[in-house]
Amino acid sequence: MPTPTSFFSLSRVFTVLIGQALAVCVHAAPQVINLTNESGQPLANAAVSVMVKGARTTAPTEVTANMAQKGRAFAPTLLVVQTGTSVLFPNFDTVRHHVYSFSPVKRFEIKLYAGTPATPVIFDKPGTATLGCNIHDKMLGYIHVVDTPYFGVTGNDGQVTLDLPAGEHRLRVWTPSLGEATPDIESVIKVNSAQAITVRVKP
Ligand SMILES: [Cu+2]
Repeated sequence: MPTPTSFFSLSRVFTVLIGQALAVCVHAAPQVINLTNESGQPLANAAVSVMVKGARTTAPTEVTANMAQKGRAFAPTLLVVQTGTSVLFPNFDTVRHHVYSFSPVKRFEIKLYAGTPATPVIFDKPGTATLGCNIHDKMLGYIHVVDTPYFGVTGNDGQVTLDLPAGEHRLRVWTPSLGEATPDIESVIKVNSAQAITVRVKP
């Protein structure tokens, strides 16, 4: 016989599962997107996000991501997360780091530490946080926060593949070269997954 408490948590689990099942039912299919700069060269290491009408704008509370420190550098240098994501900052180096951000999107500081700090940092506003380390001036990283579950980062070939529902959506692009205060560059794409989409990004 379930107690009222366990019944409540069980129904909560089911609500979450049903929510996830519905989210998957949007008939998303892998869509290849190629980004180029104005002169047609591949735009590498760019944050790509796609705004799909009706999609959940904030991440479920259990969603986490990692921004590691390896070889006295942030790994990855550009991390894209959905609004509401908890980010951990594991340190894989033998030296200690002191990670901080002064960006309006998220100001925080994790004082001189080794290993993985137990408390994640929650990124609850869209925009870009620039990361640094008090000990190693050359360490530079970015966390780009987007209001959509559809996002990725382009590879060296300027390509990213996202699972997208068919239809007309707004594509947003941001690269570290734009600087954190610059909003994403927006264009409209028509997704039908059978054909790759090429977008020329004009800053
Ligand atoms: Cu450091």
